[in-house]
Amino acid sequence: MLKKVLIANRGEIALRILRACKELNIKTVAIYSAADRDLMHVHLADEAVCIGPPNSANSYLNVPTVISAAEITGADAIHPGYGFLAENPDFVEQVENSGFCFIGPDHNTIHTMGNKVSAIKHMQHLNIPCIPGSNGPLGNDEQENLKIAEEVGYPIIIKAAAGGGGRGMRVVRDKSELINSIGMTKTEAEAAFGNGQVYLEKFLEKPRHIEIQIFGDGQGDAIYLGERDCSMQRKHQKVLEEAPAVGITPEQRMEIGMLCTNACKEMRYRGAGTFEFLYQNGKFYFIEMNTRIQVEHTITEMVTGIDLVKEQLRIACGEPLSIKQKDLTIKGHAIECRINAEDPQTFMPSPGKITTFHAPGGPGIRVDSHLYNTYVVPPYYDSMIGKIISFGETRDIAIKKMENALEEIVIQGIKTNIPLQQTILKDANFQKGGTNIHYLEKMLKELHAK
Ligand code: MV4
Repeated sequence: MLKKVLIANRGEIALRILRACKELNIKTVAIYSAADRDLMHVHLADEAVCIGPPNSANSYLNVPTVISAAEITGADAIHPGYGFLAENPDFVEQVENSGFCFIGPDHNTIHTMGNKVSAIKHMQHLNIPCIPGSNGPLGNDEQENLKIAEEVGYPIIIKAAAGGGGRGMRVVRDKSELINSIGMTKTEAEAAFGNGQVYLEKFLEKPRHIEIQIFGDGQGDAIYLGERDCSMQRKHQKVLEEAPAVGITPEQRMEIGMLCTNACKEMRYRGAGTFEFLYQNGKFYFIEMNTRIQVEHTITEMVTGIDLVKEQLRIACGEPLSIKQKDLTIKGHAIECRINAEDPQTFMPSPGKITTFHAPGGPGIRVDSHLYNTYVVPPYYDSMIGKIISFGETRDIAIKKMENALEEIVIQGIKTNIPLQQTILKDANFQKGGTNIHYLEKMLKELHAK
């Protein structure tokens, strides 16, 4: 087993990783910026190293500094959490070359999945259903590009190969706009990512975002842990997630789950991973693979009973998967509400001092947050300050428990998106289930008009 893990992250996920390490008797090293001295996990870690100023470019994103901190403290592994350096293949390669265990896949896998064109190419090869499209980067031949788009059929979407998570995309509804749109997307992609490669796909108008959690042991064994519906989002930021996804049958779950599992076995995938799909008219279409633990891993933990972060730590040091597919069942329903320090109307960040904090509780309520009374939310980072997770035998019960929890919770001193979450929970279409990726923005527009 690992002896000492450096936690290369902050906030709730750093605390989540610390808790998992402590359960496994692994020593912990916290690294923190000058703005984060008072983070909960910094106080609880065995050792803590300040790695630089508040701005993340010079602290949490500074590769040599993070690796130096691991060297100085004698850590044997680095857990990247999500965001920051978690999916940076150059960082991971340097971690490997410095002799540390990276808690995640190897840098080649991360590199392959980071380029969406190469990720899709891999997935097609591995029998994962993809969206009809250019099957590769677009060249400079205008007639050829017009022909590809014509064959795929309008509307189409142009995407940057180096993009992902909603950055660098453009929808084209008429052939008269195609050449111009390709040019603009290329220019933007070159400026934003230093890589102008773009590809095109059929544009799906009203899909849901459903993702499959997988785990691989890096030796050719893999399992799937069911799906999550992450369609409730605004500007590519997930707001509320749930597991399982409404309307997905056990047969569908097994079919797409097995496809993902077999792909992971084939590529000898190591660690936690997520296959992101668009789901429309009963069919799954692969869009991206995430090679990290995700924010919403919690709901999968609730419906499977498996601690995914402990599983990451065990697999990283070469242990086999602790669960077999046949022993894994999906039970009950879980919902996660992300709590953000932001104005619920304008979505402007709302950093500042927490003057009162009271956590909700009771059976089936979990709080993953680093918040405490008097904690100051700094203005430098993502505004997510925690997650409330509800778990019940049925979806209706999970919704009811979440509504109770959001009435119980007290966060004073800053604004939060709790009123927004309450609006979603009492929305009739949300309660029915199965809303698509555009639903929340449409709902907000209609609320605004009233
Ligand atoms: C799409 C799509 C419709 N058709 N691809 C946005 C983020 C990136 N991961 C992929 N995205 C989309 N790709 C085709 N062919 C619609 C989106 C999309 C989206 C996807 C998932 C979650 C939220 C979204 C919001 C807007 C657009």
